[in-house]
Amino acid sequence: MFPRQMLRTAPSTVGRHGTSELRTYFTRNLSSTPVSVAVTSEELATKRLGWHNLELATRALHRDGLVVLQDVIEHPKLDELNRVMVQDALRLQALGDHGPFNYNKGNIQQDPPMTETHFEPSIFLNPLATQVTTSVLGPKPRLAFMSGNSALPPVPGTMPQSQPVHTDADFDHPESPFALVVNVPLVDMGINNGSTEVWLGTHNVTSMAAQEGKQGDRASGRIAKHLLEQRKQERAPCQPLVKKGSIVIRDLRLWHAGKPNFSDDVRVMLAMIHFAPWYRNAMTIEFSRDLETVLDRKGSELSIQRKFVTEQAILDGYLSRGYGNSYNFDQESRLEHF
Ligand SMILES: O=C(O)CCC(=O)C(=O)O
Ligand SMILES: [Fe+2]
Repeated sequence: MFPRQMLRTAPSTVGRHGTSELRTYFTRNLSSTPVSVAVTSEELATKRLGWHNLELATRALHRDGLVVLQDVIEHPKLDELNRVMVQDALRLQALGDHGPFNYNKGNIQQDPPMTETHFEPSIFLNPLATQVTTSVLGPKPRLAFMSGNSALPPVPGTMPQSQPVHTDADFDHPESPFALVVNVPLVDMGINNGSTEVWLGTHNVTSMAAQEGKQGDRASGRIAKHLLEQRKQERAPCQPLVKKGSIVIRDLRLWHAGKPNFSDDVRVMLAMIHFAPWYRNAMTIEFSRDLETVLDRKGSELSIQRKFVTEQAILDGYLSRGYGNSYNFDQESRLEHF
């Protein structure tokens, strides 16, 4: 048994209702598969979702902690970046024990190069993604993190491994939406090449008490096994099929796991984090100086926490940034007694 507050499910008894009845009431008919918003050609052309699709995306994020915006980025733009990042991934994989892997060597933290040649605004500053994150977080979300997770094909002689189910919010976090991860897979993503396993709805019921491993450990944020067993009965996890060109927006608190890539090709998935304007995260992103104009023009709906350096400094440094715990998603001067 474990204390009730570990997993904030419905109260165990209220009036004449028993536990299971209440639980069924709160989770009834909720699918394990994410809501996928069919963005219309008009919305794509105007770079604005209409009220209907904005409602769908906003409500899905509140209820499920995840939503997919279907096929909103042009494929040739993804292909171009994928070509570069796949080569980089193989260089990082070759670092072995010294590489920037997260939990196991089949999954690495990988930054894209923030130089003018490789900067595509529809990928890194997608206006539809920003419209949705703004709807949930408030005006001018802070863009403070731009990286990626790459699922690597198995090395001969090694067993394909899953990451432990975890949350990326491995610290005492707010109980309201405060950070959304904007994931852009550069290829189709499914069970075969390691589509991320997601546990819909867990962002609303989780807390530090559900986690094992300390912040700063390589394997922090792991969810306790007995809670996974319990949650599975209420709403099972899923590895969704996400078509290339789509964007996945995920609440930072959501339970998830990187899965093995059984294919022959690296699966790169970019990860940008939008923090609520009130959430005082202190990270900055390094950009090449010649991106200043495009960031000002195409990123005007975001508050980009940025630092400009020379293009050469980006090229010299972007593949040596470390793994997940090199980044701090917590906030400064937080409220102590809430
Ligand atoms: O690559 C993935 O699918 C997920 C990776 C992940 O969740 C992590 O490294 O924290
Ligand atoms: Fe993660």
